[in-house]
Amino acid sequence: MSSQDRTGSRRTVAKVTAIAAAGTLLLTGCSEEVQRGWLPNVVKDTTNHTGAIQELWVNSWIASLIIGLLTWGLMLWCIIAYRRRKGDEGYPRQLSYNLPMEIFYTAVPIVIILAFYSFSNSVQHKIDAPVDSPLVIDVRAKQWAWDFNYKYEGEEKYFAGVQAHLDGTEGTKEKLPTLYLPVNVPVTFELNSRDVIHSFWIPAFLQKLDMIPGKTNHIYLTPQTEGTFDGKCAELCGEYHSEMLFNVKVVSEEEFKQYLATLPDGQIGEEYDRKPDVVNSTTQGEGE
Ligand SMILES: [Cu+2]
Repeated sequence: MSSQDRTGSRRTVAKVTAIAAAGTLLLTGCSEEVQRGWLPNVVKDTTNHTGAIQELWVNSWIASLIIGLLTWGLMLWCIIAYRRRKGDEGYPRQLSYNLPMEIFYTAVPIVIILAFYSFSNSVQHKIDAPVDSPLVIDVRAKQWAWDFNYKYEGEEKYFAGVQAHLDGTEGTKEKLPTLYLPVNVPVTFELNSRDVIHSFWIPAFLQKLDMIPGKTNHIYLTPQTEGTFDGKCAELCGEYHSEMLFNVKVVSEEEFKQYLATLPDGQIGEEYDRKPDVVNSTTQGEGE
């Protein structure tokens, strides 16, 4: 085989590989899962924030991929174009510095980071902006369940969570504490802990926030899609952390009111928090 033939067949192989790669990218690009950046089972409008978070996430991946392709391309090009050839002897020409190049590779990443920062920052500000909500839920995390105190239309109701299973057997979803939310009603979550640090996480809502003893954190959002979602503690908080789960039911406002009517009146607030000395002498730090 002449060297020309060999170059020709190599080019064909390269072309086929490139077409196959582009085809694969296009095909996988069509799937819904890829379009939402593999985010957990999310509809774009699960809450009033999920759309913006998903867009930020997916666009950041696209930008990162473009930057990655450029960088890998340049590296590959250098490796191939400046490879050692037959007859080369000794070291190639050594350069100690190249000022324009150094300014370029310092300035460009700074611009990239500032761009990422400004997009993230604007979404973060939008999400964290306090909202005067008609529904306020004081969520109290405790080893290893959840209490929900509802304040809605002048009424105060509570749900006291009991851990469904503490004997090592697998629990059932039906027995978990359930947080009810009315669709399209803005809600303020007041996140509190009764003992150690926990974290309030509803994966489908794409939001998560720590719950720290003695400090109240806030999440403001409006659920926009009815359905049942998973909730969990996202901070290792002791022996049964993995069982600290809850259900989230986003229902119509009517159904929500009916549910509230079944709950006892009042609130179970900080009077049921564990005292710091008890926390220190028994379980704090255990498993953390
Ligand atoms: Cu926890």
